[in-house]
Amino acid sequence: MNKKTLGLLVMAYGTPASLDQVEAYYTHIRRGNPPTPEKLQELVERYEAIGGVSPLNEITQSQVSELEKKLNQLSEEYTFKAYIGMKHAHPFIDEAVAQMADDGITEAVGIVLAPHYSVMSVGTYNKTAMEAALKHQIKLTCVKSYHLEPKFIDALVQRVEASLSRFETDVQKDVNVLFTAHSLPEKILEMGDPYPEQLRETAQVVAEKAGVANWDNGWQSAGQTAVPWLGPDLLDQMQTLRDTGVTNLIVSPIGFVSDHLEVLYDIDIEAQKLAEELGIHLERTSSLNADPLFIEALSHAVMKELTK
Ligand code: FEC
Repeated sequence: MNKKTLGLLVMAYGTPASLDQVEAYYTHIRRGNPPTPEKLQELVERYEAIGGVSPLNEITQSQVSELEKKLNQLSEEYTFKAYIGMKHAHPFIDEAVAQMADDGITEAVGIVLAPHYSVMSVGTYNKTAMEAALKHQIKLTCVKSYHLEPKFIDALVQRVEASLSRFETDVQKDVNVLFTAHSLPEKILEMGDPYPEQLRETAQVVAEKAGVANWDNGWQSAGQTAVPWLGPDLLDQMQTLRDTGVTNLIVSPIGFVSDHLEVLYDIDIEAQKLAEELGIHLERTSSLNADPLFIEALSHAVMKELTK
């Protein structure tokens, strides 16, 4: 049977390719408002602390090529042709969609490399993609969320279990787990946004399957703006847990799927430093990156979207 070619638009956050691109990247995140020199310097220093560049681009590339490969193995109906569209770096989402149109693609499916839906995160990726698709007359459908995809859950459970095994056997049952995600402005709550609930659901299933009794959700990496952000913040939660006698802690950043600045700096450097000061043994679960289980979860979410 002749397979139909389908565009596969994989959307990701994006990262500056080098330190001299941090200013343009930060300005884009701030919707065109350049950061102050102090804020820019702070961000540059965070990139320097993780080695100068984030591994995010490389990881995104490998996730996308593995996903394209997996879908082409699975599908009897389509040949998938993958395109990467970034939120804050080239190729931007609209550039990727324009490229699809240039390549003669007329139908496509989109997925964001973020499992939990918020109107302020996945919602904005999908909106940008849908607008660009409309402009180029491409029929596009986008996955909204995949926070309970069984293989995604399995991959997270494996990681919590691996982190637990790094504690002495006699304390393992008392280890606390904080399942973190990027904070967002609190105003999403008034909009009935599903983001906090979906994160709660992922955390609950993973905790149950990994046999973790002491767990909670947590928020990290909040922006420094005047509006209130979802809390409590990871660093405050660590302080509170220590005050109640907790000294063994796993941080599992379930809202992220790759190693990048918010994991390598905010958890591995900033939270680890606080853990040391507080006398807490802190382990961070490894990121999903291109784990075949995660790629299977993504491919299942895409196939499901196509049979809707
Ligand atoms: O490794 C890297 O270079 C990039 C890491 C990176 C990821 C990421 C994911 C998310 N963000 C989300 C929301 C916001 C909101 C603001 C915001 C700001 C930043 C800044 C940097 C940054 N984010 Fe990001 N985010 C990453 C990096 N993010 C750098 C600017 C400095 C700072 O505030 O720390 C605030 C915007 C504003 O000022 O108005 C909101 C969400 C995610 C997870 C979902 C996704 O991946 O899309 C939500 C990775």
